Amino acid sequence: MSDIKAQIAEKGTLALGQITAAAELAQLEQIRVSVLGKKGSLSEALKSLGQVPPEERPVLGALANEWKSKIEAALETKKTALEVLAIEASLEKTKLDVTIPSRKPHVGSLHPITTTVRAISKVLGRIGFDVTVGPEIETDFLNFEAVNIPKDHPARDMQDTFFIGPGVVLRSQTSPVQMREMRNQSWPVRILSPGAVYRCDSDATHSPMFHQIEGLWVDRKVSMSDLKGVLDFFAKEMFGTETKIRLRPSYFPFVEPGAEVDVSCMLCGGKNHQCPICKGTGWLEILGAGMVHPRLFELAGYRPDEVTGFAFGMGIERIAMLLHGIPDMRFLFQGDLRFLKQFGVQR
Ligand code: 2U9
Repeated sequence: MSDIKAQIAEKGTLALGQITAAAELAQLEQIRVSVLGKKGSLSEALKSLGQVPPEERPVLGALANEWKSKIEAALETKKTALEVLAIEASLEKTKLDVTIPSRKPHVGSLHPITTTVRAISKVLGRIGFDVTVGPEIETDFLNFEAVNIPKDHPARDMQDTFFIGPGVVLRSQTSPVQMREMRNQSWPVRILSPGAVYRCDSDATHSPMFHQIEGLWVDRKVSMSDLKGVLDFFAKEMFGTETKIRLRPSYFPFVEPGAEVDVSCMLCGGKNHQCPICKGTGWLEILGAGMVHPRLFELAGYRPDEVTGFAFGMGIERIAMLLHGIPDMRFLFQGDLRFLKQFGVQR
């Protein structure tokens, strides 16, 4: 009996020594299998209990179990210690500096078309214009008929307009928004309608989708001099207090009389014969305008003998290009971050 006792104690002591000496987790597993596994040294010693007299077996069995528990506890303690060491070693290797400032997240910015629409709306908002929007898919009637563009007008040509169904078009201007507004509410009206418009045209200076903003002021006794006052205020606020405007007679079906409106060149003020933006003329065409055609009032349900009004329209791309010195309209639609990032973070 004392023989087996000694054997168990010897194997147990040996295992504890090995556990203390182990330097890696894999070694611990090897020790566990070689001592406690099916064919392990302690298990073998227990098997030999069959050869001792039955009255001695309980004492030896208890002794073996005691060693088994001791070894299991030692394995667990050592395993935890080795795991802590491994974590410490990896932290030492990576040298994480938690005080380093984090990487800055990418922050987007507003597109120059958006900031230009907002800038125009803000200036004209100060003299009472409200922003109204409407659908980009529009009826042929509101896009053309209701703004005095007759059936045989060239603007209705397949080359110019995107027809998307019988009597349905992608709006080619934002005038139908103003027309909807007039048909829905009584005068006075003082609105701006910014938005995307579509024309079947694509080259270096034309995009099939571009943006317009139109203004409409309808009330009793609104005159051409009111129009000039509003446009003069707008030009000075947008391009600088030195800016002048001039009107040249022109034709648009929805206004009579109509005019094309130029602003004095904000780059050279007319002083540079080789100015790259005004080409030495001193003037830049920025918008069209005029007194609302009486026919439109009839179609809106207003009485032309009761009210008058003026309207104007401009291309947003043109204004954005002038404000930022953008040389090519296509930059505005290519989504190139190198271009877009120049406009900073504006919200
Ligand atoms: C209603 C009545 C009249 C809006 C107007 C223009 C003149 C004009 C062009 C500028 C450059 C379009 O983007 S562009 O090609 N627009 O010249 N627009 S008057 O007149 C209206 C609008 C709505 C009810």
